[in-house]
Amino acid sequence: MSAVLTYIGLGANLDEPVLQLQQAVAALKNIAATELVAVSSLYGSKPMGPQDQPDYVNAVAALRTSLSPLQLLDALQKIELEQGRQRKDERWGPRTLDLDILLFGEQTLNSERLTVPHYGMKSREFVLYPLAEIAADLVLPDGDHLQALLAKVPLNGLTVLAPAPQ
Ligand code: PH2
Ligand code: MG
Ligand code: MG
Repeated sequence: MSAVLTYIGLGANLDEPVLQLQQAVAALKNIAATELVAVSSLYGSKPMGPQDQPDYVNAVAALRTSLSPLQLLDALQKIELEQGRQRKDERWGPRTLDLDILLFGEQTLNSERLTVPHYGMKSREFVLYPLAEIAADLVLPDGDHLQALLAKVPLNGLTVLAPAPQ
């Protein structure tokens, strides 16, 4: 048994982002050798980076997987592409869905395709608060406690928009 608990950050800000995330959660359930363990509520968040774009919807999911990190990345990128293709004809936006591997067990990985833990996760309210909803006692591979990180990162307008997708 080499299944690993991994946390995925979900984000969308184009073309019905709540639906994008609900659909993404359904797709996560279908990844081979992988079980969906938990999903946070869906949060509305102010855009990080350029401000001339719509607010985001963000969430975090926990998966237990027997895939390797790169196999999981392949599966997530396939879901991103599939949802992008479905919606592309209707909208101009290039990014209707973002699925980021935040944590992969205790592993630390640095390759061209994948850096884990996710480089920005410790400072992003739209990652930390949803993560805390499903893993309140989490300790990161570097020893940082999630609760200590939360105390340093303000909500910045983060709100609960919708319950966790079923
Ligand atoms: N993702 C980005 C850029 N900015 N802002 C929020 N609030 N949430 C995101 O997921 C996000 C962002 C590119 O991946
Ligand atoms: Mg991202
Ligand atoms: Mg990404």
